Formats: sequence, structure tokens, C-alpha cells
Amino acid sequence: MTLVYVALGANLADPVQQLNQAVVALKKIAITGEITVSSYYSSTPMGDVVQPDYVNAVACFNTQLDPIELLNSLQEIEQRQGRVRNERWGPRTLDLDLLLYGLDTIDLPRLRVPHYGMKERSFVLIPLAEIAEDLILPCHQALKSLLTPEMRRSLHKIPNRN
Ligand code: PH2
Ligand code: MG
Ligand code: MG
Repeated sequence: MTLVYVALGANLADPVQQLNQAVVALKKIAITGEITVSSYYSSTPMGDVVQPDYVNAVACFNTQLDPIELLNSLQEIEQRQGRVRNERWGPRTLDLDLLLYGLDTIDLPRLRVPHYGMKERSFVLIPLAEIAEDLILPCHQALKSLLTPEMRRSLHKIPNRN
């Protein structure tokens, strides 16, 4: 059994509803159906593509799936919710990124864990810190040491039901 952290993001087709639906799906792959989900946050898009603001959150749960099985499950959920893989960093109905798989470091063609961009992204670190404030990353860095006041200012909590 492994404790995993997954980042959720959406900016199309009713993003809050997309995240709500994804949370229901994640519960089905979590042991005993228990997951912890951060608040939902509105965040401006990272990258150069002009697109709507994102709704982002982070979820954490225990699973018996191995990393590739978990990745397959996450991609299945994305696809069920209408994800079309097109532009890099472009808009999407649902993005589920595996951030952490226990303390494992994974470097496979399909899967790099910890997620390569997580240490710089406010829309990952702020919700992650909300549900795991004392987390130590596999590289031995404390999550708290990565947070800056600018990161905190860049995100806004929003209601998780609409
Ligand atoms: N995801 C992207 C590209 N840009 N920007 C924000 N704010 N949040 C995201 O989840 C996001 C993004 C591609 O995965
Ligand atoms: Mg992704
Ligand atoms: Mg992503």
C-alpha cells in the first residue's frame, strides 16, 4: 500500500464539475474509498497559450496499484471526462498528474515521479501544502521551504460546488 499525491487541473467545460467528478472517480481507486482533497483554487494559466483560468487542487490517498497501473487509471479517468491530447500546455477538461508515489523516484519513458514541474508550480505546491504541510519530498527538501509569498498570492480558493 502506497500513499500517493495527484494534482487535478481543468479549465474547460465547467472545471469545478470536472474536478468534482474526478474526485468521485479517484475514490474508486483509493483503498477503502478514502481520499483527502484540498480546496479548489483558481489560477491563471502557466505558459504562453491564451486560455481560460484553471481550477486546481491536489488529492492524496492510499492505493494498491503499482505506479504504471495508477498512471493507466488516471489516464482512463481523463479520457472518460473528454480529455483530448493536443497542444502542450493547452486547455483541457481534466488533467490528472501523479506528483508523488510514496517516496519513490521513477524515471520511465511514460512516467517521471516526482512530477518534473511540481517544485516551481504554485498551483501544485499551495494545494499540496494545504493537505500535507509537513511533507518532505523524496529529494529530502521540505515542502514548506519551496513556498513563497508570491505563490500564495497567485491562487484564490473557490467554492468546490457549483
Ligand atoms: N496545466 C497546464 C498548463 N498550464 N496553468 C495552471 N494555472 N494550472 C494548470 O493545471 C496548468 C496550467 C498543463 O498541464
Ligand atoms: Mg498531465
Ligand atoms: Mg499538467
